[in-house]
Amino acid sequence: MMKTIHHQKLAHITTRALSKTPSSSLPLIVSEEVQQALAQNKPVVSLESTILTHGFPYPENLSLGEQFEKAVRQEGGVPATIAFLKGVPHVGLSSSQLIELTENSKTAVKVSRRDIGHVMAKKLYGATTIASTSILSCMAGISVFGTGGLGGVHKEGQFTMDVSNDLVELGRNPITVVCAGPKSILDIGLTMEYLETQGVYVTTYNEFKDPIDTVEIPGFYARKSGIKSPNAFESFGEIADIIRHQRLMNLESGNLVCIPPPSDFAMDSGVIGKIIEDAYEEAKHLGIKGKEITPFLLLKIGEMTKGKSLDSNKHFVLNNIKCATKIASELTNVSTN
Ligand code: PSU
Ligand code: MN
Repeated sequence: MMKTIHHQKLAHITTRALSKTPSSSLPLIVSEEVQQALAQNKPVVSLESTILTHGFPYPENLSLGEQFEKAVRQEGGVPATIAFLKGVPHVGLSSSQLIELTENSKTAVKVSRRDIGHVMAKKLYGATTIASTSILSCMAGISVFGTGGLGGVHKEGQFTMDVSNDLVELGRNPITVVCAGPKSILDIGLTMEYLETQGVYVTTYNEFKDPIDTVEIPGFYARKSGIKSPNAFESFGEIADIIRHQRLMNLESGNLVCIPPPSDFAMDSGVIGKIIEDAYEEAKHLGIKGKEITPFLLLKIGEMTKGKSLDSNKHFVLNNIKCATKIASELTNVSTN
């Protein structure tokens, strides 16, 4: 009896719109394709744009944005790249809009929550971080988002108070971010503590069914970070099931799903660890802080590894996006558990 009621509720919840305010009443352009996919309960996966504008030069970032979208399609999903074009928030870009954004990378503002009104009022190009991609995804009714690495508590964050808006938005928006863990330029332990404070569920893909207590949060470039993952999962259906139960409880908070980078592309944690320390010292020396520090460190590490870190970054983002699409697909099925 209980089970029947439970299933009816799940079916209802699976198809209900997620946003508190319907996106139709917001000044948000949701592409025709994304709107249709959502209406037909097809898997939709959000993609951020800061990784394009602030991570790679044009035209490499254009090709990368195209590859990210293709990865979603290959898994049977519909991609929704998110960005501000001349101040207008877009969810789902056409190919010419992706060109327009990446061509304007140099002037595009890195947009987290605090920058949204500003970029709209000034009609600027804006690239969305994990924070603002999560906000706009939920406004449009998208629940799954695939990307590279999460922002978090920076090294010495207990003194600098540099805690990414990404963590706060994960606590406030019913979004599932699928990535290779917090970026390894961060203090992963403090980041985990802060996610716990925000009520964010964190889990790591245990593809090879290792003993659960040995599963670690991935180290972004490396498969392990030395920090234990609070949870582990072996199938993407498990994540969809957890999301359905969060919806049943109207939790309205998000999840961090960590995918260890595939061994072929992962880097040695000792080698990359030393490089990160050197890059961090240089940032300190140059007085770089605030929103500039994350792109600075990633590009510096790219230089110091002669492009190897950027190359491995590309590969594991593609892998994460594919996993995100698998979760989104599972979510479109009414639960059979
Ligand atoms: N990838 C890059 N450069 C970046 C980011 C990703 O190559 O700057 C972004 C992501 O969008 C992430 C953000 O959400 O960095 C976090 O920035 P901050 O630490 O300033 O909150
Ligand atoms: Mn910051």
